[in-house]
Amino acid sequence: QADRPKLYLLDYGAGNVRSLANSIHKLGYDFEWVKDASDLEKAEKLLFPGVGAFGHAMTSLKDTNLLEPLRQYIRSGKPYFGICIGMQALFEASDESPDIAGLGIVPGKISKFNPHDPKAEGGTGLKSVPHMGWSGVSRAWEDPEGRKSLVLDDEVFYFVHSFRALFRDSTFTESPESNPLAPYVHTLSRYGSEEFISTIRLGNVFGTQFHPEKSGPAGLDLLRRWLEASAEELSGSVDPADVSKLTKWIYEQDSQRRKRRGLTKRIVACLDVRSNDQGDLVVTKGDQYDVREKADDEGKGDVRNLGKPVDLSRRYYHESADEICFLNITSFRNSALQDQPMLKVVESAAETVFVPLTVGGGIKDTADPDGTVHSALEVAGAYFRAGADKVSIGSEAVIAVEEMLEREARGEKGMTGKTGIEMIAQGYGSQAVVVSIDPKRVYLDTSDPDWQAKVPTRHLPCVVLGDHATSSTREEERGKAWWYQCTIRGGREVRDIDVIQLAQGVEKLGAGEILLNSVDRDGSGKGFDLDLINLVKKSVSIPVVASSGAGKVEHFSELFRETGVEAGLAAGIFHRREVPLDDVKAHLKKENVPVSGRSH
Ligand code: 1PR
Repeated sequence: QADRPKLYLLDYGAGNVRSLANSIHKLGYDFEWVKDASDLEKAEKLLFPGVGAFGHAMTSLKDTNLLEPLRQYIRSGKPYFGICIGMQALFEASDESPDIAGLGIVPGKISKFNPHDPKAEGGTGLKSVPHMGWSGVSRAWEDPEGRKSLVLDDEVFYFVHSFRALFRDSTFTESPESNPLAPYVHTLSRYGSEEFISTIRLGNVFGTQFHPEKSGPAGLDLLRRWLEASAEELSGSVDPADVSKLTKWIYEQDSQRRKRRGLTKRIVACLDVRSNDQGDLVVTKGDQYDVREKADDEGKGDVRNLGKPVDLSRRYYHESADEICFLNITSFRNSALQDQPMLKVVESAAETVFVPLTVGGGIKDTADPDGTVHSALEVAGAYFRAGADKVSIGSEAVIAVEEMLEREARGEKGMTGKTGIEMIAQGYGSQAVVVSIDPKRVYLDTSDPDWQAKVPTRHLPCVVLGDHATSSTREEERGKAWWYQCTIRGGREVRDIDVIQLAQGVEKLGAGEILLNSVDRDGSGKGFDLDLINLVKKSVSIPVVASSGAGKVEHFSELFRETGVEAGLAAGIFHRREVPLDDVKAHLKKENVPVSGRSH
């Protein structure tokens, strides 16, 4: 280590930087955290893993007196690697925080993805924002000096962002033949009809919009290439006379880039975690949320034990899961944050699992035995520091939306800024807040002429499926009518709120993704509830992860063919090795569904 350049990491406490630290250690490198400006003078290589929002990043740098020293570091020519916001911060400004200036190293401005997109899937003309998942990248131009690319063309990486840098930035329309961004554009990627900059590189400056520390082996390889490269290899400049040549090159390669992979469909492995009767933390799996074996003579079956949480998460990482989700399914029994065993699970998993981790269950205000109260924001923060990328909120989300609707019905302002969803989205970004929904079908007696009037909702007419249900409705359900009622406490308590009211309500509060379960299909192996999934997907513009009921590989192709969801989740078939995760990916590839296709 002694002769290696001194590596520093810049963290301003906005999210999960543990994964990056773990990746660097995994690659056999040491680093120091930047504590003050003097560290930036000592640093010989610098990594800035920006998480959260642009404005928060810039003000945090300013408040800690690091803004100017950081600019000086970058201008000194020493290697800099910015990740996500760490890349966006290099630009002059961002629409995310219009009044706050960026570092101004790279010309141009960051702006938001346009959800209105003729190329959006499902024919709705709307694509989900944030852009979340694995996507390909395409090299913008070949280095005239023959320097090796840091990013390889055929790899896919994990992105999660709502704002992006465009090469065809309107700022530069006056000089389209000589775009000042051209020398910086290392790779471009596509989301719907929009092409955005996925990596920038000029001289010592390198930045990725995606998260290499969450991109499995491809991300680790990229980090290794940057860590191994000498300062000389990471330097170089472009002759200003070449800018128009590079601009032309980038335009000419447009049709080649279109052939490359865009956003792929994600396959998520879910681990329902709880302690069994012996007190061991185990991965369990229910049928319609009942996780116990059939009752014995004493009337109570054992909690099903399908393995250890960390071991299983490692297995799924190696089987190329795109994401892993841990759900603490007994959270309603109020475990104190100070001895929350899920924190340890996440910490251990994050040491060797380099794909996004979601943690759900118990993300709410909690109290320690000594009475110390922790807000949902603090609980979420503890999970992010442990290595989680997203938290998933269940029961509390239902309560928050019910209360919001009640306030709105009274003519008051619905949003208070005080719910867990709002506070976590504000502090860590919407992309870090998932809402897990547990709906149940409620069948209606259509022989009663007044059946439609009897649908029980307090707030709005709820959605009733039936004869007009989609083609996916199974034969035995034709002619029936039902609505989807939300539940809390792991399906134990039904609430007087419909799934669409909940989905739209949590989007309004700031959730960045929906994890859509089905109490009826859970553990059934009958396939996903496509009616439910289409209903929810069409009513929100944030990504939806479809869950519950997967029993064979064809259920995943059916899911992606018949709905526009971004991800499919399964538990039982993976745990019991009935259907390996790799087989799901291979099947989807055969069916021309874009998937990440990593292998380890
Ligand atoms: O309410 O914020 O504390 O969150 C509790 C979380 O725990 C929620 O996300 C809720 O869905 C989950 N949960 C609570 N009880 C259970 C249970 O099973 N008894 N599990 C439970 C939810 C559904 C999925 C499952 C899929 C796929 N289980 O997690 O993984 O249905 O299964 P399959 O592929 O085998 O069909 P809060």
